[in-house]
Amino acid sequence: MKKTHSVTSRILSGHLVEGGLEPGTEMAIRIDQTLTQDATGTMACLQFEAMGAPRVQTELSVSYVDHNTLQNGFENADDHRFLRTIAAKYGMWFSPPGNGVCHQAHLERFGVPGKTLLGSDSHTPTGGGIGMIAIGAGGLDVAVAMAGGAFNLPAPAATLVWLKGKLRPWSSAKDVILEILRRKTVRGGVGRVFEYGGPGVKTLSVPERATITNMGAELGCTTSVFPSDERTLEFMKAQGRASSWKPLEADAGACYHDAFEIDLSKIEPMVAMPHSPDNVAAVASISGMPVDQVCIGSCTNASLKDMTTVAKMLKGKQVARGVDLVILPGSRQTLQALAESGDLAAMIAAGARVAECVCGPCIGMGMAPPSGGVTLRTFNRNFEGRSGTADAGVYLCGPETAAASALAGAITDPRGLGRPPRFVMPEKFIPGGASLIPPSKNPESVKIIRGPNIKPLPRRKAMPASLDGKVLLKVGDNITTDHIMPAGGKVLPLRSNIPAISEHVFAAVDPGFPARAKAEGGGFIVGGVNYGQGSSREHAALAPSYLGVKAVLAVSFARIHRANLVNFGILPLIFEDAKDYARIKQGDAVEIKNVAAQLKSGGGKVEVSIGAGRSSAVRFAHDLSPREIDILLAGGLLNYAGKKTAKKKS
Ligand code: MIC
Ligand code: SF4
Repeated sequence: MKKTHSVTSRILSGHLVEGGLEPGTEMAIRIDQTLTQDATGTMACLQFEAMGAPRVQTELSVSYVDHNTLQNGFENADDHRFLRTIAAKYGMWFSPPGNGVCHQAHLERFGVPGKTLLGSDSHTPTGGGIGMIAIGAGGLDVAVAMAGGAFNLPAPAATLVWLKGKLRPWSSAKDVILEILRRKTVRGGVGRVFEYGGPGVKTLSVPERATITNMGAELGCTTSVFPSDERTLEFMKAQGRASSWKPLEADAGACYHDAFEIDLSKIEPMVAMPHSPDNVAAVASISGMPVDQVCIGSCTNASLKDMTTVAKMLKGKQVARGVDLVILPGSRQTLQALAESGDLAAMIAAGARVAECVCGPCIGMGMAPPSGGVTLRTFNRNFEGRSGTADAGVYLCGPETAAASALAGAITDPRGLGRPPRFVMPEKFIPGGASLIPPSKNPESVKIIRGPNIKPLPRRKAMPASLDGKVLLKVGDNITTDHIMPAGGKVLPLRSNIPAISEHVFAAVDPGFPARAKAEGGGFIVGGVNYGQGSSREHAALAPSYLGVKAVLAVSFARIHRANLVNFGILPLIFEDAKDYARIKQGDAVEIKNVAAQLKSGGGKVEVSIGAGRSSAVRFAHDLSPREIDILLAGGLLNYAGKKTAKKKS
């Protein structure tokens, strides 16, 4: 009998290198395309270089510069030049600052249905909008894929999200994903792919689908994916890439692990309130709250449709006095189209600040809101302090709500504004890639240029027979990588300099952490549920590893961060009984004897001695595969890969 496939299982099984699709078991897949961005990409490129491959082995690898673009000093500029030269040498495309936010630019220029994409950024699943299995990972995993290695991950379960109906005027794709976050929470997608299907799919364009798959990252999903259909073809045709299109649909009777339904016609404008993307309510329920700032852009909501809608809403009107409206189109293609249509002029005349096509305020690179202020953003994350202002309240919404609120000076439900503007997808997009640089035709002649901001990669020693030390820090539930390794204008420029960036680990939680970790010769971190949610930044593992963190003992881990901990030699252990979390305090002594034997014993259990005289034994579980155990014992993935290559050579 012929096997029936979902979109997810069709792409995954077509790329399977090792393992199978049984959820939770380790699988390895072949990666067709990679995407890196500058904040994670310098490390990824240094790691790729350390692996010694002569050239990238993927079908396509693109290096984007979109995060670290303030250029307050030489640091960002050094990174950009390094990335440009290393891309030319090793066969990557290079997308310089101003060309666009990686996910939007990739969707427009390079996304291909049915392919796999691995990106060193957690919002890589944006590519699911065009029918790719697009997954976010740490830079080291992406470097391995660039060198031709497979990507290992726990096989995800597939959830069918059945869309029916059609969005009503003023409701948008952002409201759909906010409603899903309201229902499912930031943990609702852990270990799963959300695959969209049903008659509602065809009512959404590719950029709208991409808004939904983008914020699957906030659900904790491994990825999210839409089928590839006539609407996908329409988008690719308009991008001048129809020849790369292929249809991709789930077979009738395809099996899913579970399913739920969204009636698009019932979706109303929604908003996520501080400080979590799942703290969602209807806009109507908080309308009237005064706003200080409105930001429209980011990899979630900066498509031509989003921008045109906003421009048409602003046309002939004035932004409310005292409201700072910042607009960041997602790509040069979009910005150029807005300039040519006159929509840009409407934004400017209304009083908006039109900024570059970069991440900008989404990652705290400028435009921080005022103290205690309210900022309404079309972005995807509103974690405390991420905006650059510790006590600001960040609210997330769709572009229609954002523009209506900027005009009114207070949170406003756009449904009171009469008929919404109409947007017709252009038959042909302006390519807009004037600054995009293809790989060099003469790679031998390219010299890689490193400035003083690019420091060599720190290496970790193999894991000792036993681990001991103190609990350096105990934190609560849902700790984000922004808590562990903050971003923003001060810290981001240090991404290529691990000794310097390590001084900022846990800066907002406990500024004394780096000094204490060093004084104690390293130690342990205790965490609650979903430790390490949010970004893919491996610096949240690499910098603690540099400070000597030996293990993280948590109730549960977010997928990408757990993989990053393993890659950098930090042992992730899970409380067997979550109640034991309460028994441990900061400063407690910890010892894990015979780590290798305990990890390899097969039962998935580890005994840890904790407390005065290390007298009380607490049981932990681990879900590490034999490969991951070997990586940890070697002191991280780079050492492990090096050992394997040495073995092969001898
Ligand atoms: C983010 O949105 O948090 C980032 C900045 O894009 C990160 C990557 C990084 O920290 O460099 C992500 O989402 O992975
Ligand atoms: Fe950039 Fe923000 Fe998207 Fe991250 S979430 S890639 S910082 S726009």
